[in-house]
Amino acid sequence: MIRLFETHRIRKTKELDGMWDFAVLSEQSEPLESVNYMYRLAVPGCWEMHPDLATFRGIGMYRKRLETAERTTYRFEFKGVSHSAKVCFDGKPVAEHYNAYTSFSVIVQDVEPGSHELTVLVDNGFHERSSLHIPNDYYTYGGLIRPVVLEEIGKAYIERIAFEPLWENGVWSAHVRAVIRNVTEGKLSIQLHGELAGQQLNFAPAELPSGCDAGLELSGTFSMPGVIPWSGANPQLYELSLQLSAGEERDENSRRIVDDLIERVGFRIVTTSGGKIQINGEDIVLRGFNRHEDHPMVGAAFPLQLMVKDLDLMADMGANSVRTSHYPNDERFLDLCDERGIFVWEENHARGLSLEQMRNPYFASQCEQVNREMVDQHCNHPSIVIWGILNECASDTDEGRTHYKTQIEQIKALDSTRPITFASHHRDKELCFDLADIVSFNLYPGWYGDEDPGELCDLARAWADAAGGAGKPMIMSEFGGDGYYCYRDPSRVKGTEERQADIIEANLAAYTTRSFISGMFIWQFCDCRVTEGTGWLLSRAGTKNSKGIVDAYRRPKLSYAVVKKFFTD
Ligand code: ADA
Repeated sequence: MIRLFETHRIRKTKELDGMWDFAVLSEQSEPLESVNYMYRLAVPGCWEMHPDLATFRGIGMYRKRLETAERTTYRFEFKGVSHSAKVCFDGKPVAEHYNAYTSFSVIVQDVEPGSHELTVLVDNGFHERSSLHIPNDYYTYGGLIRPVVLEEIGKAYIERIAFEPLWENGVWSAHVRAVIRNVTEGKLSIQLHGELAGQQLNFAPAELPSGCDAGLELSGTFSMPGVIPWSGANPQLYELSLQLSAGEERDENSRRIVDDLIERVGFRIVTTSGGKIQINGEDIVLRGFNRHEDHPMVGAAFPLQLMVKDLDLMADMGANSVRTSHYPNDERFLDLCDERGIFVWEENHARGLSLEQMRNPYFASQCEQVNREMVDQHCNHPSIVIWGILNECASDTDEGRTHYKTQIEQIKALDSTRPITFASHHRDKELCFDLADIVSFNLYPGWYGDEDPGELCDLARAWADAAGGAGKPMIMSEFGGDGYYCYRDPSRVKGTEERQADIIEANLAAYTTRSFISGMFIWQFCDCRVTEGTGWLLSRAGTKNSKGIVDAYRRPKLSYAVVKKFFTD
């Protein structure tokens, strides 16, 4: 399942889930004919789930055969390949993509009837060309970790829709932008129609330039009196459907419906003022979890059932929000958050990069790409109320600051409707709070230090105020401690479930009683696998970050009841 709602009623789509051939490649340069496809692996899936490949890091090749009855144009959409992909169709390279957590697509024109071969070379290796996927306190799995979709395209297609709710003079309206692409050699006469909340959306006819690269953006603003706003308590969603008609250049009568695209949207605005965060003008306090998409049985390739399970557990504890640390999440998870009124801090992909790591020659362009794809692909989710960037990177240096500035400006230019933040652990050395809309602190009182959480967050407020964050909402974006599941001991020493519960209790008692705190995200929802290595970070017990309130299999630890007590109060 790709999304939780139908995205096309006209365009033909087919999910390419199932079993694919798979080969481990020893050399990237190996001739394709000699590839030995000795495995059959599930797609979506992580190759680590196969017993032979449990710790394999390197290059693998996936293969799928396709049968075509008629001459057609294919569009493939890969929802997530971890972490680098080179796609070939009938042996010919057609697409390349970096970063596991955003999708990419490719058009293959004039596919002849008969049998065809789709191959995807996947690399999850750590090397200089990968600036964001590095050995880290989470695991970079290998494989086609999110769904793959095959679509059949007519003369032209709607590439994407961007919806922006507007609230002016007590009336809602919708600003709708659509990007249209032409797959023919000639210009086309096009018209776009649509429907949203029972209202017709009509766009002026236009001429679409030839060639796939020359897309055309059509936009319109439509008044929407009477719509019900989206909120945490009442997450009202509406279907936004657009249909594209296309015909010969300058011949209106030749226009026929050739494509459609459906999105699901909600009417809400997010603001920050008076040191608080508002949804539709009402102050909110975010109570939630940092969550990695990780489970021992599926790796990062989450089926819907496990996403639902995670959100059910969070709801049971009384959470109203989730931070997608440290990368954009699967759209189905975001769809669930839309449906359940869960507020999301969606984060670009980066964790703990030092200045030296940020100097990787690919860093700036790879971040630019992830940011663009994250915003373009996820901007229609009403649940996303905050964009986050660069968790714990070198924002305490002038050089690091240039990257924070560039990225915040880039995201603002793509979407000015959501506040932006970043999680900092630099305390009074932070240099970028003036750039963000919300100031956020990762502090671990009771775990990495023995400070009192209340005193520490009062200090943090003062650090933020002195560093350009005065008047801005403040979030405690990470706090917690390890608790090894079933390690219980009356001594309450570090690592016991009891000690973890004590740490969570002390932190939540401090944050839930301070009115200047607009959000708190526990580190973390579930235990997760980490890269095996050396040094304190990569040699964690059991190759896991065990700060989950539930363990990797989602079994509650003692701290579960503590969280529930504070979050349901
Ligand atoms: C950091 C980081 C997390 C995790 C955490 C920890 O603040 O942002 O990804 O590594 O610390 O467990 O130490």
